Amino acid sequence: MKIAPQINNKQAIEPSELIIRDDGSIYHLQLKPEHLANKIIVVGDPNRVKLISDRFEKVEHRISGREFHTHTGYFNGVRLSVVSTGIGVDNLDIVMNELDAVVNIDLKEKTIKSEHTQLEIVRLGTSGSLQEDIPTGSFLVSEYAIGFDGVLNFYEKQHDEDEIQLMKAFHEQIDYPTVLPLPYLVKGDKDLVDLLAPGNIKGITATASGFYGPQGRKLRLDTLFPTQNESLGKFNFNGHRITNFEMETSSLYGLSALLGHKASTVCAIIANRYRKEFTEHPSELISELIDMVLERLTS
Ligand code: R1P
Ligand code: URA
Repeated sequence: MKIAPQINNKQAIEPSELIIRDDGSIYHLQLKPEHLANKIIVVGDPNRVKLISDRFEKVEHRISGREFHTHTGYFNGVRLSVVSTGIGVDNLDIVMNELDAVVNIDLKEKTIKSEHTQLEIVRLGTSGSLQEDIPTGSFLVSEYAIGFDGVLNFYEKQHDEDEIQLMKAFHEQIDYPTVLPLPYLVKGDKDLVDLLAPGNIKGITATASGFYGPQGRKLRLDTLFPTQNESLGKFNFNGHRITNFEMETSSLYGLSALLGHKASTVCAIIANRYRKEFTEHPSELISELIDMVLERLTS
């Protein structure tokens, strides 16, 4: 995915559009440039931030506002930030725009900096498998994400050829209800995907806008598209399969690409939706995933 060309970058952004707190920090994340490392791990659960920073040699900053908690410190001598996004792809619109603003906009002058800083972002999450052969306990790296959320549809963008081909195959193979937001497909950063992939599974991750109906879960309510998970699970284009459900990656990938950052997601598979199973050891699994990600990001 590519960004549409930008024209003017010297005009100050209006106070209602880029909101800065009295202490000079950005509105929701409450961060100033000195609080943030260029390598960032994003997680859904705010409690996971401490689980990760407890492994750091040193923690420099601990900042929180709402569900957005940030700890910045050092692991293996490398400066890292861990940021929680809370649950949901709509929050990634806030997180990505504000992380980018912290490094690429002068928060005092409110002008776009002439030199671009690129962030490296790894999402470390949990997820449900859609495939019989991807069991709970696996780690899955999202080579692509398909967004059923609609967030990225609000932005100007140009898709790459592989994204266009995969989306075309999706519409040929799946009769997706037109009343739902238009799905979009985006790829992760190749370098980060290649860093995380060895020994793990790669796939197309489905990003849903909710945990229950949007992921085909039925408690007391019927869903509009009851065959959704079966259809997604059967999709195959040149060996690319839709492997798992989670709730953040599509917008993380799309906005990172548009803003000139690198992003990749790796999730612990805690549920297998095909086999109707849930892992017995979610905490151990997440702990193992944290160790793997920290080592690979800093070696
Ligand atoms: C749902 O339980 C949450 O878990 C997954 C989903 O994406 C959603 O945020 O990720 P995290 O474990 O990172 O929160
Ligand atoms: N997170 C999700 O979004 N879905 C699952 O099934 C498990 C974790």
